[in-house]
Amino acid sequence: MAVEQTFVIIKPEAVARRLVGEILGRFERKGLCIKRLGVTQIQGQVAQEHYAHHADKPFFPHLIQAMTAGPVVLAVLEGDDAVAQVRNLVGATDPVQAAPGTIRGDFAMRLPYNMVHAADSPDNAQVEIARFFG
Ligand code: 3AN
Repeated sequence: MAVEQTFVIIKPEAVARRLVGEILGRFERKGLCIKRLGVTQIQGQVAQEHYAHHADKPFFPHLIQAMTAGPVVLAVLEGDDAVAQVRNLVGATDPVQAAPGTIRGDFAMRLPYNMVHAADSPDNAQVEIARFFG
C-alpha cells in the first residue's frame, strides 16, 4: 500500500448530464482527497496526444470528437493505492461490461461515452497531470 496520486477526466457527456457532483462525491466518499480541480475544454491536439496509443483504432476520430465536444472537469486525487481504487470505482471500459455500482456501470450505455478517464498507473498519472495542469 502506498499513497499515490491519480488523474481523472470527467468527460463532456458526464458534465452535460450534470453528473460532476455525483462522480466527485463517489471518489470523496471512498476516502480519496481532491488535490487539484479544474474545468476546461480539451483542444483536439491535446486529446490526440492523450489518446495517442489508440491512434490506429477505427474509433479514434469518434473518441477525439467525444472528448472535445464540451467542457470537462480535471481532477488530481490522492490516497492509498489511488490508481487502483479509482479504476475500481470507474469500472470496465465498455459500459456493457461495467458492473452495476461502478460509475460506468451506473451511468454509461455505450462506447466511447464512458463518463470518466482514469490514469492506469502512477507514472502515467504524473504524465497526464503535467499535460493537463502544466
Ligand atoms: P480505459 O479508459 O478504461 O483505460 P482504454 O484506454 O482502452 O480504456 O480506452 C480509452 C477510451 O477510448 C475509453 N475510455 C473509451 O472512451 C474509448 N474506447 C475504448 N474502446 C473503444 C471502442 N471499442 N469503441 C469506441 N470507443 C472506445
